[in-house]
Amino acid sequence: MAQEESVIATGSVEGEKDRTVLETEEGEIVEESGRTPTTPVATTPQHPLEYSWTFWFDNPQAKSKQAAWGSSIRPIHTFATVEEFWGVYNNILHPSKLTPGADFHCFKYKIEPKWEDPVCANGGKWTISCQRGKSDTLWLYTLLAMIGEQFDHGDEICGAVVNVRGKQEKISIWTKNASNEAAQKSIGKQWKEFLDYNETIGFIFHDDAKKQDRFAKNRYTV
Ligand code: MGP
Repeated sequence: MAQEESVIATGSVEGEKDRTVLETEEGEIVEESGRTPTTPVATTPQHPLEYSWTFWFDNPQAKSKQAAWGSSIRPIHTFATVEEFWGVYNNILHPSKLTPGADFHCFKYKIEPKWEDPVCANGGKWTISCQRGKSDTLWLYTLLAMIGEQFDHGDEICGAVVNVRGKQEKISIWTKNASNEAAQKSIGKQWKEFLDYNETIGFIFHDDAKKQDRFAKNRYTV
């Protein structure tokens, strides 16, 4: 049987190990194996993020078999500190290494990367695109700007997704209140600055995408 497409590059995720140690109650230090260690484990101070975030993955093989859109999107890992972020990021495949058809998301904890999620329902998305294999740095800078609270309207952001396709890769930032034009435009402009991206980008309301699918038009451009 063909092995399912995965986003995990290696067998272990460092952030997971840190979390295991830190979440042990009453000061007891227990190794991953559950044994009490013979030498003390140094717990490095962690740098908490403003929000917790979840990486989600939708792989092309599962997608092609699904009955309804979205039923194969899976949460991969939730992180709440800078260290946990790098622990995950350094152990996952980056967009250029993913199979065409894959979608990889990073959304605020408890927000699902779907139009149907109540927080996303009245929102929309800004999208940039680039050639196949060229989005790794843009994706990383998008993640760092988002989780590092670089946007003036960061509370408006639900998350970001990278869609890996045959000829191109697209990155979108999803927001909550599409009708708040000033906030959306501020996010779009700042995003372009952070990425040093000079092309015009467009903002589509999810509501338009639901009704008009691929024919939905940009409501804002920056
Ligand atoms: P896509 O994968 O976001 O766009 O949406 P892309 O990359 O242009 O298209 P692809 O065919 O190359 O994957 C593709 C289609 O999936 C949309 O036209 C919708 O029919 C469906 N779809 C996408 N999203 C994000 C949603 C969603 O959140 N909810 C539902 N119900 N359908 C969605």
